[in-house]
Amino acid sequence: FLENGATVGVTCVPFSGGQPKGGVDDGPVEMVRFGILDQIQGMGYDVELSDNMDKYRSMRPASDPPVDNLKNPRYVDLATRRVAEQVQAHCSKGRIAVTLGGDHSIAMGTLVGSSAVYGDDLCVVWIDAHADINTPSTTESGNLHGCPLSFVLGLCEPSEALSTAGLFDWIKPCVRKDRLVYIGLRDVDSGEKEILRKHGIKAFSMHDVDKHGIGKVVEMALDHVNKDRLLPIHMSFDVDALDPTVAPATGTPVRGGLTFREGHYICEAVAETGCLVALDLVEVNPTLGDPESLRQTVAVGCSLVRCSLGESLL
Ligand code: B3U
Ligand code: MN
Ligand code: MN
Repeated sequence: FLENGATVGVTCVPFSGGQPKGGVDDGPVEMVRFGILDQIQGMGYDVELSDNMDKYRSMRPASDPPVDNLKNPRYVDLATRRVAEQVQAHCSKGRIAVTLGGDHSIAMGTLVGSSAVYGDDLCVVWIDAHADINTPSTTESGNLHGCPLSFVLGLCEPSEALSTAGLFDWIKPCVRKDRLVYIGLRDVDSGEKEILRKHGIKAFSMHDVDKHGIGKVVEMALDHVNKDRLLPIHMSFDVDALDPTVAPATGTPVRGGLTFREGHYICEAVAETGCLVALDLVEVNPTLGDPESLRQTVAVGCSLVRCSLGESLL
């Protein structure tokens, strides 16, 4: 899929409705200011930018009380639906869809969008400190950035309240459980552990990274979802997978994360497969921490995107 003359379809999603902290909506703004679009172009890609990213900010409904304990449900529904359309449009034209968040709830949209084009073949590589697989009934926080995978995998029990409100009914199960794999987990809720176990979902925690090394872990992860390296890959990269010393400006930092090189290695190895069709880079929050933390986190976010698109060290 990665070849010269390919086009990257970038969608900026200044959205923070999936969690309580403001500022993560400025993530894409800062990455663009840091030059990510020029950098992608400089690698030889054509860049197509989804239009009107300010629309996301103006989508917030005047009233948006919780449904089933889920916070900002209408806002998340509206925004992620738009993300899905934009990502689907890029993928259907054969572009690599790069989505810059925003909080991780936007992956409901990116995965609906990419899977609409690639169907059952789609492999999902989820890089995160968290499993983001809570259902509306297991989530304790009610933050939808902790839930996107349960929606796209079809793990949510039908909810009277959600369907009455007409929310998220457009999300059909669209990702196969055996085509999802995690790397970097270290803060998983007990309800989520049960879901992972019950459905046999493959996950490599930081313990596995310590035990086997990142090279082996990435190989095992790709072997699990994409043995012959022929299927399309959607990588969803939450910067909080990285250690907080590497990516401090993020909403829910967790100690003991991936090093700078481990994070980059994952992106390089995925690029090497030539199978990347979609990439999310989420949870960069430029308002958390001092200016140096901000610069460092935005810079690492941009460099992960470039590596995923095939930037080589030599
Ligand atoms: N699992 C917790 C915490 C969390 C998930 N994602 C982030 N934090 N960033 C939850 O709220 O669902
Ligand atoms: Mn996440
Ligand atoms: Mn996370």
